[in-house]
Amino acid sequence: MTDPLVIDRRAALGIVGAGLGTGIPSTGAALAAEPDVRSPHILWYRSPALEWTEALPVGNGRSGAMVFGGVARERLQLNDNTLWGGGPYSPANPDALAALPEVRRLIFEGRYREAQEMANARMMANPVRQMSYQTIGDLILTFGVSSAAGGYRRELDLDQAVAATRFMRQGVTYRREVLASAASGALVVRLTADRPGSLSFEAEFETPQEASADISDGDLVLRGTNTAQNGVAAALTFEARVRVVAEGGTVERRAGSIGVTGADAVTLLIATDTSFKGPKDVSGVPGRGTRAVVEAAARRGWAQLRELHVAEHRALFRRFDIDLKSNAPGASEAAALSTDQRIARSRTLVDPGLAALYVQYARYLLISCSRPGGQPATLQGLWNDRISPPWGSKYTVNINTEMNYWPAEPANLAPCVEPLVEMVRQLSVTGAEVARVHYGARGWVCHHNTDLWRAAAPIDGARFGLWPMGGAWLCLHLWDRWDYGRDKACLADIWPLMRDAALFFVDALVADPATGALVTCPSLSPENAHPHGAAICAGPAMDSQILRDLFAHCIAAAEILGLDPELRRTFAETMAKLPKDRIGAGGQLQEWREDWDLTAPEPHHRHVSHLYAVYPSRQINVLATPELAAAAKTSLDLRGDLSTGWAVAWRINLWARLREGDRAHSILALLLGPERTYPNMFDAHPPFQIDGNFGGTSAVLEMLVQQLDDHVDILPALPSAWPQGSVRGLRLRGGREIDLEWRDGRPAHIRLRGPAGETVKLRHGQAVRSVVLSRGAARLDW
Ligand code: FUC
Repeated sequence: MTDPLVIDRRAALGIVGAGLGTGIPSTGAALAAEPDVRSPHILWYRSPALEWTEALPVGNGRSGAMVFGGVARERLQLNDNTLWGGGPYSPANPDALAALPEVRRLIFEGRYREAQEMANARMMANPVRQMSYQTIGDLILTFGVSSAAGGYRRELDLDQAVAATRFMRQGVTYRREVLASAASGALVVRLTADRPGSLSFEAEFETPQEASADISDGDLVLRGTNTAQNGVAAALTFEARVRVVAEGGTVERRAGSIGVTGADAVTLLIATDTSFKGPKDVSGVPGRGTRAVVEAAARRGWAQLRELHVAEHRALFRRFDIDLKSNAPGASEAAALSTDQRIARSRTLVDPGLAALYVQYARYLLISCSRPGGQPATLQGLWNDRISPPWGSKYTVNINTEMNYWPAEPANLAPCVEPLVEMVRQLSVTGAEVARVHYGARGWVCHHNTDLWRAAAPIDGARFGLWPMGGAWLCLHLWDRWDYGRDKACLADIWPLMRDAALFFVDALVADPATGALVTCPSLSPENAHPHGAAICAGPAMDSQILRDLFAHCIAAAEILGLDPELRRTFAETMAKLPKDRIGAGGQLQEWREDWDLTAPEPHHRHVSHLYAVYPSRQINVLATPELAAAAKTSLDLRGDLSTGWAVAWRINLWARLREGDRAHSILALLLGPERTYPNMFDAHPPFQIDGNFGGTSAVLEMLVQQLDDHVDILPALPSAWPQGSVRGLRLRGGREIDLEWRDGRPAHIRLRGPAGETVKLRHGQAVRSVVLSRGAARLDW
């Protein structure tokens, strides 16, 4: 099966030949003749990327590149995840506190529109927008040839974390490999040809930043400053450095470019850095960092760099594997198609191999963009080609940032959560100022967005930003870090962050005059307007749900650590006064305090905030609260399946939790089809937003294993389309791990690992089995 679009584009690019099985011998590294059929972990294409969302991402948790794989011109779009707009700033608005009692009064009197207007005028951050994540620019390699080539193939090998391009020109086979090594800190490009002296090109930078390129220490170095934004002055300097190591041929250094002529092989060592050291400290010297990285990399050389990189990557990547099989017609031949063709076919039929590849791609992406010591994954991970990307490519913490980390613990990537924990630690400082200035409260608060500078005040407009729950939701990930890992030192470390997040609400919750319940006010049900011409309100369902988790986790943590009995009591008393979830007149789970759902202006709104209690939380579930779970289903049906990428992904998680595997699978087809997945498998909001990749991945895992109570549910929502398969290294709460193999839709073999001597209770349907982890492991044939 050939996609006509691909043929047209290949012709336009001057590419001839089949791309597969062209008889070009394998070197045993990347781009073996037909690795796609043998390795399930490869994205591959028959033509270079024209669009950015066709290019392939590499990243080392700090520096990243989008690789286009052009024949005549290679474009490497570069990022450093500490390059953002503006500089250290404090957005707290000293007028906000005076308006608070008045806005609350208007809300409780039902004068929502007036309340929202007043909040917009008096309670918002200054400036009212945050800073954007920004591109460095592009490294361009120009080869001085036409783009005509044969045997073209480009690929991303997820298991090696290497992007590779191969093609033939005039009897010579050219190969390019690109990797972003966390082991060395460098981006490395290796160019080879199978005839000596065949490599000639010019390397130069193109950038939309205030920057210029020069030769320094023999390297091509781009130096610049970031841009001012929203009245916040530009405070960062940055540098991107390229060292050209040629084997044979000549290298010529000119002002602003380096030329290579007639080389046998060339290695480019690239490092990026900025002056960012912390949200209040921009005193770094980027030139020091980049020079140290390229010099250390040059001492190692290509072969050793590659070997170290692959080993370091695999130490994380190979902790987990997944294999999904199907008996459906056409499913097995799908593996022979290029990745863009597979996506194009997925509108109706998800080939199970593509779903498994989607899971592994998300793991690859998280490993590449979220590493200890670095920044957390933004709305675009760390890949962004603009100065002002959509929504600033920031951290939107009313769903998107959290979704980025949904699969991290179960998919066995706990180290990748560390940047998120560090972000919460920094927010607990900046957010303490906002808590004090805006609410006169103790503790810390973060509203619906933050940026590199950890701004925490309400932004954009009251109907989006006046939601004080972002920090509290992030704390769920702190708790999960403990719950999956069971490391007491880690719990002691995160406890003060959770405690102070909860303390804010002890001060900032107010009694609902109608019921006496303690509610957030002002707040909103993320970004959804209610029938009274506004979004702002008191006590939306989601807020109480998040707070139930936060208080419960704080109480449990303090008990485990033997701390603060007084505070535990305060938290328990506050929690007891939160409003309970309610079922509305339409049989739906109520989104607001009042039964407004059926008359809200956007019935198919993308956010399903009131279903937080079903997923990611476990407060509402089919086992313990079947009536509320049925109401959640009604709400989900009312909202409909069709939405933005991340919103579709959330729905799949919810249907999986509600134990409707086939329904979940039908929505997965929507997510993996071409409307919600770009050719490079990036999620399409649209535009590109990485959260859907991660949310879709957690959903697949939820179909296979769930933990709602003290049992591990095996195949709780297995779609009939995946009768056979296996998963290895799926992490469980309680410091455990499971390997699972199933056949005919039923569990076959199970292996468990965890603390020695503990008993694990497993459940499949009505059948329950207990196994003891003698010497830390157990095997079971179901
Ligand atoms: C929230 C969502 C939008 C988008 C933005 C980044 O505001 O409602 O759909 O994902 O974040």
